[in-house]
Amino acid sequence: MRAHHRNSLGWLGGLALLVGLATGCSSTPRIIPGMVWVEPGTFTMGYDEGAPNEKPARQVVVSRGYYIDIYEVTNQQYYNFCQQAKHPAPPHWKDGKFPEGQELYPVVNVSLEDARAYARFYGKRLPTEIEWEYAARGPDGRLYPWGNTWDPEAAHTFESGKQGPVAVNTMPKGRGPFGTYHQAGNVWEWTETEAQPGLFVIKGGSFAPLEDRPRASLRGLAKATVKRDNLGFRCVKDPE
Ligand SMILES: [Ca+2]
Repeated sequence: MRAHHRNSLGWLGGLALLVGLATGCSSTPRIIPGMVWVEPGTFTMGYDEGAPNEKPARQVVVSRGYYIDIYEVTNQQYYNFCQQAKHPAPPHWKDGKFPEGQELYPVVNVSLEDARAYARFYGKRLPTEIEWEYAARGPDGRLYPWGNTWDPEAAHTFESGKQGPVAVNTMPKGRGPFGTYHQAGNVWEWTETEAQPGLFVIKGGSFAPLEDRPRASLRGLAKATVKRDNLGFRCVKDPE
């Protein structure tokens, strides 16, 4: 069975190579640690039964693939960036260091400009809303990263009963179609999409109470300068 599996992959790999040669482009993305490849496609964006700003549901073409972070950016990663780039730490950290034991928690209290600076430093950028939502929904346009049915064990929201974020690599049940974690819940995530002058779209919902269920079409708005204890980010990267 195992050998058969390997053979299938080998055959598929050969086919991918042939297609790549035939179309004159590389079909096998390279491996980037901590990121997954999101292949181009068409998907349903928005939701007709959602809030007014999620309507209408429509078909959107993603013509170019990109890499996206598997996890929200962590405190440890952001700390390393602050050290190397001499960037100010989030205001709630004490003496420039995140609370003990929270290495793997998502960084919060970062403005859009902080998030951009982090992304730039590593040759990445922030996703547009389309890129973020496509990575969460995939070509079948599911409502949540794992499917169409709400599952409180797949996303960290206030229903989990914990007032604060959890480690970014937890709750594998909630993985998205391309392998991302916590696109639903845990902390909201910045995007580069400016929905109204000075107001940027944030995605995915969080652990905070009184929020709607974190379907992938859900949209929050935030000023670029705002910092919140339930707002972080993840990055994307263009192929070379
Ligand atoms: Ca999130």
